[in-house]
Amino acid sequence: MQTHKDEQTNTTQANGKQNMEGMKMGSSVTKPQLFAMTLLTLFVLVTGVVLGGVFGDGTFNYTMRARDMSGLVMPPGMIRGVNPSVENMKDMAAVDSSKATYTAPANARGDQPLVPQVVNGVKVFNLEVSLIKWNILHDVQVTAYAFNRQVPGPRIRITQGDRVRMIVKNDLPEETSVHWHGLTVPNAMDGPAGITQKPIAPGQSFTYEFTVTQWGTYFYHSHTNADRQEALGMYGALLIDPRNASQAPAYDQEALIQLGEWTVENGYTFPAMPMTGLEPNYFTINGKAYPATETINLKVGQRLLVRFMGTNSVAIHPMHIHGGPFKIVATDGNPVPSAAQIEKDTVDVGPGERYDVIWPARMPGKWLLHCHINHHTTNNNVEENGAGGLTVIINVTA
Ligand SMILES: [Cu+2]
Repeated sequence: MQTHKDEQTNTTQANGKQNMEGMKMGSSVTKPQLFAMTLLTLFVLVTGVVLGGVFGDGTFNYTMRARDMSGLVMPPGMIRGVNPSVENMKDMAAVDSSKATYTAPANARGDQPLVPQVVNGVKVFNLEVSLIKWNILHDVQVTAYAFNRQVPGPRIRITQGDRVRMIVKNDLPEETSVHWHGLTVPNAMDGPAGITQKPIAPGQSFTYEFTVTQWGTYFYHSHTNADRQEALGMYGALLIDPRNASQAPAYDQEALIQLGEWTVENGYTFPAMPMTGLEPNYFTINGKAYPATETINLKVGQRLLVRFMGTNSVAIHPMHIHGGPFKIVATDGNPVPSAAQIEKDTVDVGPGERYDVIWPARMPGKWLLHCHINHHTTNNNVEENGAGGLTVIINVTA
């Protein structure tokens, strides 16, 4: 002990001497002491994190694997370092498929025309939102939030100047509301829950009514927890023809390309989000991933009007068509003057955006329409029949 004490004293003295000689150092800690303190600090930190993860309440849970959190199933690999609230977790949790009230046939198609009833000159559309099981591929089923039991929701086609009434019935196990994306409507008809209206409670209905002044490619979607509800399929096309038909671009056939992203893990459907654990692994056009997407059939010389629609919520998709360029004739529903109609073969379609393009069928063959983020043309990283996800074949015959 004496020796040890002497050593300490000596060291301290030596240290003091050093400090006297070099005041700029400003420290009386020896390297061995610093090393010991660093080791101790690291030990305490690592022990805290490990014990917290094993015995804690999730505060330090870095290994969450689709496990129950207050009855919610959370995405695998998700890192939440801060005490998450149940509200925070709910938004990201897997859809409870036991609450689905309908299973669509595996080959069912979304975007089916919705025929209105005309009441005193008003076009009345009935939309019903519910939880359904929906096949995005023959062997991949998701649990979706769907309008009228289809993904995307039914196609609403109206004419500029129409008075419309949209009756939305909520059969979801949670609140919702609907927004008419891009339309100029009275504020109270705009849809953001908690801002312009009370959310529509489960079992309740809300009626939206307005006169349509614009024309072009629009869509409708959820505006209550939209990051969850729209990502899970709550969107549909709203196509408005001009009052004066000659204003519309000339075309022989039209194709809607409504983009979707899905996160399917361990048999659970999670809302696709740009965050750890929720990045999508399946991608759909009109509710289906290639090879389940619908082939477009054309003859040489015909013009195809493609309406690209950013109904998705995660990525900007560079949409590309093989077999020559297309002309952009409208953006976000607004016609592009002919002098400004640039030709491109790839157009970035961001969430919320629409691009109407005219693609002429120049030569016979199978021409691809696909996203050029190549991962988006796979199904859970795998190609099937030469592609996957955001791919459609345009089959041109002589
Ligand atoms: Cu993409």
